[in-house]
Amino acid sequence: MPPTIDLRSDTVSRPTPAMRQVMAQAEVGDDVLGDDPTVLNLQSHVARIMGKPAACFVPSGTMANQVAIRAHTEPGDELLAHRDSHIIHYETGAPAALSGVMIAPLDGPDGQFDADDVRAAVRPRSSHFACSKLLVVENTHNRGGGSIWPLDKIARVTAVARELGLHTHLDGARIWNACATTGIDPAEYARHFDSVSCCFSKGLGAPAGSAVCGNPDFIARVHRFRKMFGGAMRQAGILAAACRYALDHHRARLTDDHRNARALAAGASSINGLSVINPVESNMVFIRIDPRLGTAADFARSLEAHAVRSLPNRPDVLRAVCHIDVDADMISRAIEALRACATQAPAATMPAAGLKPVRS
Ligand code: TLP
Repeated sequence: MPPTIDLRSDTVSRPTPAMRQVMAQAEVGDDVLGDDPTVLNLQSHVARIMGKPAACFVPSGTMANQVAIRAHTEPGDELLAHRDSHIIHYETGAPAALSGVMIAPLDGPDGQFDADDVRAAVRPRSSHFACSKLLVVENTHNRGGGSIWPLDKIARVTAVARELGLHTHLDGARIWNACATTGIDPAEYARHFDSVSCCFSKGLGAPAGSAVCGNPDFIARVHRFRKMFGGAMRQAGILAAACRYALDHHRARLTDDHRNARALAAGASSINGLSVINPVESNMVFIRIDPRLGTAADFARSLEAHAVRSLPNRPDVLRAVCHIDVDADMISRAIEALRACATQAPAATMPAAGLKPVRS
């Protein structure tokens, strides 16, 4: 059987031989004591890219968001985020557990909301209420279909947040993908926020590592909470070297992943019983499985038998993510596997009518 095509996430990508080479040669020191030169270099480099004065290197995107939330808030505060955001769905309740904050979920298509939603959700200052303290925006938005926030919408929601006294944080785990599609500079997105997190371990292909960027006082607090949450690493330069390499060499190629995602979406949409529910603005494809073909989990199991891996994202939706270890040929094979699985299932003869792509 040909090698498995792993579309579960862009997190599954493995460091390239060239990346491993720079990791092996990285100059290192004790980063908890502040003397790993490769980490220091990465931090100042990514801060510069984001147009912020300072940055802190952390092991994961989850930790990046959580130290930022903790540094912006106090227990009893409330943060505002889209109902479908990563911090609500996939960070194990950490805002409640680690920062003692409540979350006010906002609604809107594609993981996005608008300024009026922010205004309506911010609580009046009163001794009765939690203190609305922080607005979190996710770009690209994972459960929103890898959607990209328009810059003017970001400007509107963050302006209202600022006017009402809130801090603002950008979960930019995949900000690189947004930039690759729009051509907008990362700093142009980041300048609307007090802090921004970004990941090197997703589309950029590093084995681990994320960063939080912001002003020096905020980053000093981030350093404190990174230590408190157990994320301060010693000779972390080995990882930081991979992250720097990823930043320098793997940003431009993200458009390949986006092209592959569009090809996968086009292929999936042509198959009876499958429909693509997102507009495919970056590297993610969300495929709705007609219930007559079984659940998304059933379908994912059939795909595995064809050496294609995907992740059920909702009971009837599969997520497929393109990344550096997936090329155009593998996408063609993945489409054939989708076709074979849809054909094997009992509903293969149903008419295409009613199975048109829809936006979620
Ligand atoms: N997302 C993962 C899973 O947790 C769902 C994935 O496979 O997409 N912010 C966003 C928007 C993310 O998508 C993720 C990872 C993170 C933060 C957290 O990053 P890690 O996995 O490094 O903690």
